[in-house]
Amino acid sequence: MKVGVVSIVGRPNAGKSTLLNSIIKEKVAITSNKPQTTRNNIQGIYNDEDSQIIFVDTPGIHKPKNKLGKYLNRESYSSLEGVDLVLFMIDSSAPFGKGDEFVLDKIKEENINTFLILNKVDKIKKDELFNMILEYKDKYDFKEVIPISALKEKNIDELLKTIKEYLDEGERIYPEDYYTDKSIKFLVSELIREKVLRKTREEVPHAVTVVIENFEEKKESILINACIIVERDGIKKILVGHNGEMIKEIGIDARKDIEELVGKNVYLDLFVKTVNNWRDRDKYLVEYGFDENNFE
Ligand SMILES: Nc1nc2c(ncn2[C@@H]2O[C@H](COP(=O)(O)OP(=O)(O)OP(=O)(O)O)[C@@H](O)[C@H]2O)c(=O)[nH]1
Ligand SMILES: [Mg+2]
Repeated sequence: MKVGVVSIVGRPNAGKSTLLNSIIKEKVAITSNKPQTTRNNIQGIYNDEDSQIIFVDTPGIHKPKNKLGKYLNRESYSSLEGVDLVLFMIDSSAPFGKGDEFVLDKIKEENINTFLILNKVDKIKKDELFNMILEYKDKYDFKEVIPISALKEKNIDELLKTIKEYLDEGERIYPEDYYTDKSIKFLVSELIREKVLRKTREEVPHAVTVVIENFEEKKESILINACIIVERDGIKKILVGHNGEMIKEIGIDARKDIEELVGKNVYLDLFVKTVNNWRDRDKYLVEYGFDENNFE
């Protein structure tokens, strides 16, 4: 049996989380068209009869502009330690930029087998892809160059097959029915955050944090109280919306996804809270799962 850990890295918005979900066939990681959607390394565990592959989805690596950015990069870099293989993902519909260079420089520092994954090929023409492969292949000693569409699930089987060729024989690390290292509570808070990111525009910064304050499991239903923490009253106003319309929509969308996840009826109560200073916000962030020592 082939067993190994494979880290997916790339600049924000490349499609890393979309790939993880399409491999695992469950919604393990949230996705949005806004950069810096993912905040924590998330394991998705792929199982079949002859392999167990632990994929690690990571926050997009970028030139950090603030403390959160630094935290996100550190989280991603840590995913490179001790892995068997790295998937360096780029968005093939965008030109190779400083952002990709920045990630590649980091990969060069490590000495790990790396595949170049050209994602979003559904958005480009065949000859463009061909030129792109020529352009990229000399940038580093990539073990393989694989074009895919994570969204349209194109070439994913080929990718899995090739990955297996690079992994060692071993025993399963997790039980066969495990598909993520994250708790249900974490997944729930992420689904809510996803709806916030998807429903709002750029004016709502990425520093929105969701904390599950109460999670009460009954026989046929689950009662959830969740708090969306923001830094300014202005943001709170946007999230609540006119007559509470926005928060209602976020709640309806999130509830649908959560019900699918838990397979029970869900009663979701959302409220928005402004936290004005860093100390208070950090308290929530730590509770939410950020590592206190890393978030300076
Ligand atoms: N057309 C197309 N869009 C894609 C593809 N893969 C991902 N996307 C879209 O690209 C956007 C970003 O996808 P994510 O999976 O959130 O990207 P990410 O790399 O995880 O981003 P961060 O977590 O911010 O680093 C979303 O709107 C996806 O639907 C693809 O193969 N084709
Ligand atoms: Mg992501």
